Amino acid sequence: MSLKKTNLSAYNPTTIPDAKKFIVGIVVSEWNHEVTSVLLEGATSTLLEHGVKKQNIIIEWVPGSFELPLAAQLLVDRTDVDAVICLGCVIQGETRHFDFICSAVSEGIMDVNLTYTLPVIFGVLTTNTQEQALERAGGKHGNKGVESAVAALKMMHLQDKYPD
Ligand code: DLZ
Repeated sequence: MSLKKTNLSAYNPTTIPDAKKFIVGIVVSEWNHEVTSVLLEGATSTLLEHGVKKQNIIIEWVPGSFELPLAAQLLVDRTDVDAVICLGCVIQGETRHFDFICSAVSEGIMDVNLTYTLPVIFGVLTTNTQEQALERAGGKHGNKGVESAVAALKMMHLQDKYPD
């Protein structure tokens, strides 16, 4: 059986236990808002569907994807979140900004995961074109926000299995 996912929104909901006790942070980038707002919608609706209470979803907007790791760390460090979902969209341009932002964000997010032993989810699209990004923000390839919420739900349950 191939493990390659053809649609980012496709998952088996029965594999996810109820999540009503969890508090989830979402940090989301203002850059490429037309894309990131759809990722946010996909992530929040998926969390709500699995029992996370609306008042237990903390949403913070940041200027760009580069700022996501610090915002995630602020939530992990200063609130009671069980996981943070980082949502952004970096689109290849004419300069090397793309490479610097992508590597800084992915390494920064991994750092927060491992420093705090808490799930911090990489929900950042890194694409060559805006069209490719839109295809993954509610388009033909599904919604990266849904996939990110599912990853957060699974990781919070894993974390729960191994308390301090
Ligand atoms: C500057 C910049 C550029 C060129 N492109 C993007 C992008 O495609 N996606 C994104 O989320 N942010 C971009 N930014 C902004 C940076 O992430 C950051 O907000 C600024 O460099 C300020 O630190």
